[in-house]
Amino acid sequence: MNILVLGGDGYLGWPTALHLSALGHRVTVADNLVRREYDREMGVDSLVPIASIEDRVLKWEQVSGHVVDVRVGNLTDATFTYNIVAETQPDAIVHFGEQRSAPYSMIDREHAVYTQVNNVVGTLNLMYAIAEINPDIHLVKLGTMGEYGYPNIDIEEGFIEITHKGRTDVLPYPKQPGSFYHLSKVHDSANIMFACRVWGLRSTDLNQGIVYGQSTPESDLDPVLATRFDYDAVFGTVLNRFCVQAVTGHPLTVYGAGGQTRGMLNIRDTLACVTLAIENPADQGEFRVFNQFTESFSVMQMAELVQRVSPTPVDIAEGLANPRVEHEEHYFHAANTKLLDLGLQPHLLTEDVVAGMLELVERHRDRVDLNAIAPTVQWRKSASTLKTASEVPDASFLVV
Ligand code: NAD
Ligand code: USQ
Repeated sequence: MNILVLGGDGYLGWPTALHLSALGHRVTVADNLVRREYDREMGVDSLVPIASIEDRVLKWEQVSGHVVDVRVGNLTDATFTYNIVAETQPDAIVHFGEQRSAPYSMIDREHAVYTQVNNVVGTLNLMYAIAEINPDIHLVKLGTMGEYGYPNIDIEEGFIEITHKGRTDVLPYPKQPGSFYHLSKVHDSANIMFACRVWGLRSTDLNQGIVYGQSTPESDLDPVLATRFDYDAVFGTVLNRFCVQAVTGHPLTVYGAGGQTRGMLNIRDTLACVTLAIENPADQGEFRVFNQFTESFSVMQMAELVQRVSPTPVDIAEGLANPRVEHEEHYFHAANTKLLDLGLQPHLLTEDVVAGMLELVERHRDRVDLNAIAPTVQWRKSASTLKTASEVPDASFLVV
């Protein structure tokens, strides 16, 4: 198939592009490289060094013999978005190309507005490009489990049957997102569902849980092919952060009571899920939702797992105030059978997997900046002052 990977320079987009290319698909990646700008803005860097997009694709061609085409541009620029869809004529588009950090979206007004405009407008431009150029293209869109929030009932895959005053209907599952980032995903989902209904587009919304790990079969072939690994308080996700903290002797930063329970998945399963979605496309006019996670853990369970596996002693921080506004003890039971029914074989979070992550961190421990660990963004305030943010030489991408 001919596949366009949007956000193909990012943590998940790059290894997914390699994986699809290795499977023999013709792959083009598009990205405005803004993720590298956020690093400069926050004064942080990926734990694992990452090569430029030009060096990445050159190395991939040398290693695999496959060519991955690259287009650098911004999805909020409608001309760019229309041109890449028209020129590459894809069968499927995988859309990873959004600002994906909840803390980043909660820094202040500027970052909230940037996040929502970047994500919602980019996706709107893409929907219009598909509708006007080729409505047969299958849009595989990365959403998030956090769209649902944490209700005191089971979470279904996108829709729920409700009986109200004697009448029954199947309706979109209620959404209670926990950040302006998560809200942007809710807005995207509503927009795409509407486009499927009125224009007959076909789309799969992958409500993904939190991804951990950095190793994939293709990105492991050469250090130039490595994907990023974030551990800082704004972009680092919880398990990746705990592994860096364990190796560097920092107490594990469990926020609040630690009973926050989340759907989790190995980065290898992201690649597998996206591939399954592409190879089993939605029908014309169908908006389908898959919950993309393989296991669930509370934050405290993850901290205790890392503590158990670490070869060196690890403390868990006690009584760390939660910078977020979220339930710290709650019910969590979410359906995730649709991808399993398509054949997903999960890579589970075993002690060996955690040991592998700790080894990865150990190899790069000289790159860890301990100043990047403590949480800096406070949900309760409408503006948090970040030490690094004031030092930004040029964050013009934020102006919308
Ligand atoms: P990432 O920030 O590493 O990658 C996103 C990429 O999109 C970056 O390379 C960035 O430069 C690019 N991008 C952003 N805005 C763009 C724009 N306007 N035009 C062109 N390119 C743009 O993020 P990731 O962790 O790889 O996440 C990818 C997707 O998966 C996101 O949509 C995210 O919301 C979703 N997701 C991620 C996780 C996770 O744990 N990482 C979990 C659930 C869902
Ligand atoms: N947490 C801690 N300590 C830390 C970091 C996080 O206790 O040092 C807690 C948070 O309070 C939260 C949970 O761990 O309860 C998860 O936080 P996270 O930063 O790992 O994940 P989150 O902000 O939810 O965002 C990540 C990705 C996002 C994706 C989402 C999937 O950055 O792109 O959409 O996971 S989900 O959580 O299922 O919505």
